[in-house]
Amino acid sequence: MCEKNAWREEAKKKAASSAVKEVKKNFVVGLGSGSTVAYVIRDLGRRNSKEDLQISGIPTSHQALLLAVENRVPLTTLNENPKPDLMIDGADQIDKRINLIKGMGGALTREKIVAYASNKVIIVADETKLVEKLGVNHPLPIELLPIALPLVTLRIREMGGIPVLREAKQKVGPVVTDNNNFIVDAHFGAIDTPRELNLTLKEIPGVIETGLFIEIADTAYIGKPNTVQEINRKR
Ligand code: A5P
Repeated sequence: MCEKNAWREEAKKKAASSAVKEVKKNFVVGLGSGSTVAYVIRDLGRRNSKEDLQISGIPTSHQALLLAVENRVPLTTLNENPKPDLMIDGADQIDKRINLIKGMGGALTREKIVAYASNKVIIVADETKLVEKLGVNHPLPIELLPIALPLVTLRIREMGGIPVLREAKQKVGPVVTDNNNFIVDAHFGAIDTPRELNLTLKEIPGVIETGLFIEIADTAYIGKPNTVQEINRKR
């Protein structure tokens, strides 16, 4: 790993371990996706075997599922546990009120479902994810049914955004999500009214979900070079 980014990995690890400390015996934990949550899942596996916590996890992606299996975190589903005790997830942008842009890992829909269902949602990230305003220099991921691509891209342009179909890296053509859908990364610039934008996008037929997570997260642990900052949402 290059020296320049070493502090970020440490920061992610520390944020992850702060979140994992909130897990108690018999907890059902929603497992988000991304490189910061990977540290969470490893920590959970360690604690589960050391302290006989008897937790179980609900994965939000194939990545989370495989990591959970590898780290011996027992799995469950929303069918068996419709109200998880806790969800721990990463984010791509985080504002002061812990509103989020998520979905750069393509798992936004399952992440939003499990987060909504959970009693408490904790976000883990390094401080590069903190922003004054969502959307600045960052696209908004939108998951959609493939058949709706022409309609959704047209509508985003009419709304003043620039839609970019997410392309796969080691396969020709678009990224196909764990739900067999496409992702459009929509560049809107600064998002002044995230709740309204989320609702407007969700009115387009074929849009499955957007990466705007508004008033969903309760707490964020933000890893910094020497400390972890805790942010709690004001209600
Ligand atoms: C997954 O779809 C995203 O919502 C992730 O939570 C996000 O990309 C965070 O990933 P990192 O922890 O790797 O930055």
